[in-house]
Amino acid sequence: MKSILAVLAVAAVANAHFTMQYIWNNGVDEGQNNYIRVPPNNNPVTDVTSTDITCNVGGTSGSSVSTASISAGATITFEWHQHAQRTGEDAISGGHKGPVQVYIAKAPSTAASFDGQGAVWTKIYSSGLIDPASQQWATDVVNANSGKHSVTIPASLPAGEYLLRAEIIALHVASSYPGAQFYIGCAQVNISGGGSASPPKISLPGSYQGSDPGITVNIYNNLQSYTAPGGAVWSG
Ligand SMILES: *[C@@H]1O[C@H](CO)[C@@H](O)[C@H](O)[C@H]1NC(C)=O
Ligand SMILES: [Cu+2]
Repeated sequence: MKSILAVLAVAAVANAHFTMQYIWNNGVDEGQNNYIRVPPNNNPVTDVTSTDITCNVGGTSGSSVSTASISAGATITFEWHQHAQRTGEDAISGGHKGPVQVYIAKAPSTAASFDGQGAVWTKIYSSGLIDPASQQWATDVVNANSGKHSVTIPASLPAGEYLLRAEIIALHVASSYPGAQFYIGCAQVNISGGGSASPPKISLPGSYQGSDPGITVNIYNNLQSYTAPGGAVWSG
């Protein structure tokens, strides 16, 4: 009996997982799963040394994925849901608390053929524990905004094809490693305009460690500050 209850509890948690399903380009909805390397299911990645941490399971190539044309300086919105529906349930399960981050990596040739390996990723957005007093996390804001969060593509980035990687880390079972749940969505974009900046870069996998204080953390002890993994945001 005890084991059946345990199985049911695991099944309920599994249903609460989510995926990135839409991108919006300057407020225009680009359509479900378009320009996105869609993973096989809504399970999270928990092994930070796996190539799944790059662009989710099966995400090291995008040969069947189209590449969206966007402008340097554009506002790109990412939209996440638990299932293939925009209404009727929380976009991401309310129990999933943690940071929201966005990285970008320039493809040596096409975005569709880019595996995202090596020191290629620049962090362009990070939001974590927004209000320690109320324990409000970036995920709470995403949920309140129907699964959406936005980033400005730095205007100084060189033109070309890129992978754009949004990440939500759920920390509800992160007090030991592996435990933190990485939800990752990668979109393929072709940036026009732009400049000649040469931003700092990290590796994914490579730069995250299981021992990082932003990855192995107990969030239920009135946490007063939080440092997300992957270093500082590059502001362009
Ligand atoms: C990206 O934009 C460049 C410059 O406009 C163009 O030559 C190239 O074909 C575009 N790539 C894709 C995949 O649309
Ligand atoms: Cu989940």
